Amino acid sequence: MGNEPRTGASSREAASRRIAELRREIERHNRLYYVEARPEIDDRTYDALYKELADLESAWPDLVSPDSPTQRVGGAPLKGFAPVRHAIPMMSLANSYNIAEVRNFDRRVRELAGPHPLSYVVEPKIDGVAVSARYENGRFVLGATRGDGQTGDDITSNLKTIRSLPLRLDGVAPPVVEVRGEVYMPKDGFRRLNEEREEAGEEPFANPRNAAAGTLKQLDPSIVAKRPLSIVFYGVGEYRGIQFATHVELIQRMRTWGLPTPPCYWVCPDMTAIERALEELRNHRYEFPFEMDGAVIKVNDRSLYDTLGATAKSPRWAVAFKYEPDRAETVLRAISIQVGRTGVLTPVAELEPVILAGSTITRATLHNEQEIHRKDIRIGDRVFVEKAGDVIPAVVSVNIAARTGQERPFHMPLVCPVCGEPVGRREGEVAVRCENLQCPAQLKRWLRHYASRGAMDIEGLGEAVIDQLVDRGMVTSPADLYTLRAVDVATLERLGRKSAANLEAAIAASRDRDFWRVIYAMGIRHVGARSAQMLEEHFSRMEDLQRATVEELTALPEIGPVIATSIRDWFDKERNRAFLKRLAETGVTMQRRETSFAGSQPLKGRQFVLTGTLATLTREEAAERIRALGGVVASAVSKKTHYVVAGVSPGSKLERARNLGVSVLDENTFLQMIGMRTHES
Ligand code: 3BD
Repeated sequence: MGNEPRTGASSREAASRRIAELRREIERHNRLYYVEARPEIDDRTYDALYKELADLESAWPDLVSPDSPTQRVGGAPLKGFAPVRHAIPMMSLANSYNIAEVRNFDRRVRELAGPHPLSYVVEPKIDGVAVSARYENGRFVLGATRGDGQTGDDITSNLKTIRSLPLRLDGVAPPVVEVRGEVYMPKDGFRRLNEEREEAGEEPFANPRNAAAGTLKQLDPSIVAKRPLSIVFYGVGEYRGIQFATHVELIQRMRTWGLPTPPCYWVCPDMTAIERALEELRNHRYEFPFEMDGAVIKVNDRSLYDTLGATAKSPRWAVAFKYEPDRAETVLRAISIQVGRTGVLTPVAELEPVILAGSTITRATLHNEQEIHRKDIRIGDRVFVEKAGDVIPAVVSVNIAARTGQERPFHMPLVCPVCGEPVGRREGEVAVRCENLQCPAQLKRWLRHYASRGAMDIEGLGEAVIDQLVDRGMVTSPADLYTLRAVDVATLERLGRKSAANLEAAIAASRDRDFWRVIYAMGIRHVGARSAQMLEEHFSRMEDLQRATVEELTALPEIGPVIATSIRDWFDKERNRAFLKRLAETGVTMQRRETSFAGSQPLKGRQFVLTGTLATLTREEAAERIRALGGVVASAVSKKTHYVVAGVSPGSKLERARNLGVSVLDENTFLQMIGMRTHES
């Protein structure tokens, strides 16, 4: 279709018809997949439809419209969000924490409503971020945060990336309708995102709500598009040309438009029914894909809303009911220290087993030392543990009355329990950290990151292998990987000769990875793949990056003071510089590839000196190979020499290389470097 002439009116019309059809079809499948969770087609078929649409739109650019599914991730990063004044303010919601408060709410409602018969709707309360979405003639035109309720931020581009948000309403749409709802991050997506962040050395989000809020604050919609956000609508702001008699009718109507609505609700004529609904909802509390922190009870009959009115902040026709977290009492047997993947020492409560929220728990978080002292938690205490939402159980308080006097206060260790190095505290942080990158706990994490697909992509270097390499002291930094030999690797458990050889080859192959991957793999806090690419663009060599000041770094697009300082701090550590020096010596890329041609010239700018006899190649063959790969062969060792290749019975050149600190390559390593290594060893 893309090959058709672009001038003929009829083909344009045909394209226009097909485009409209494809958009409807794609949005229908989006809805089936993201809203109703019952897809009708597989991913490939979906991709084919999408591609057909994208091709047609690029052939007919004037037919592109902002509500096309291809435009979900459109537009450049913003400088800031424009303010949006809500036509109808977004109100707050009064909270209640026990059933007596709900009874008071019911009594007040009935007093104000008079003899009018009443029903309520009970729906789950989603722990997300309140937003408003405006549709005009069925098209999504404006998205806004709640802000202070009067004025929010224009987050249209960010909301468009959310696949469960329809860009066009189905069926008969009114001229204007503004729907209100909650953007949330599903629990499984949240877990995945945090794992990725930790791998990238970024701070994980504390909970799904913070993750959703943090994501919506992103100025670059392409970042938002990569985050697993979803949305549910439960209310309206401005609307024209339509009426809803009840809240249920509103929800049903939103559903027919293809908008995602609460997964369940109960219509309740009285308090008894409300109590039953609250109980039932509580029983299913952990089964929702989102974090649910309670229920919202709303008067169903919308004609009463005016009569009931509002207080200064919230309507009198609705109330939130917050579930208290599940709680249990048990004995704190001990406090152990966990060294996290970022080096943070976390005290962990070792508990006498107890059932909490349906499962037996033996451990709970104590957050940090300050919290332990603030709550006066002592080892041996009877403590209360709580589990709120989907989070890890936490020790919240002590049963002081049960104290015997035998309880012992807790003190944070002064050294890391894993590596024994003194621990420290960063400015402005409560967390105690082990800063030793060679600490086994952190080293394992670093190696996993180093080998990960997004970084150096070393196949076969998985968690089990890394654990053994570190525990046996075979690897103390990623630089050690390059001197590992298959014979040694083959001694690891569950690793045969063949996989050991494959691993050695995979490690050797990682020497030629792009420069940005090396930067990313270095594991500098806050430096993700994207920042690494930015850094490669501006610094062609590691030496240049190493010398960059915070000011120079901050001047780069997308590098803020946090990333810049983190980079500077990393290079300022002697340990890191020593690591880099070793990494360079093993032949790992330390500069940008200058041209695409340079891809076949990995030794460009490297001076070699050959000494001794090689088993595989004559000296001439070796020299030829070096030159073919862009390297230079010199006859004498000088300060300009990068590598001395030492064969059998090397001469005085080897000694001179050692004196000058020039890297010496054995035959194996050299053969790997020139891509000729065989795996017989
Ligand atoms: C939910 C107001 C009313 C339309 C006002 C009755 C306060 C956050 O699942 N209904 C829900 C949920 C939130 C709601 C209303 N129904 N307001 C509702 C809500 N099912 N979370 N909220 N909000 C939304 C808020 N947000 C930030 C700061 C202050 N208040």
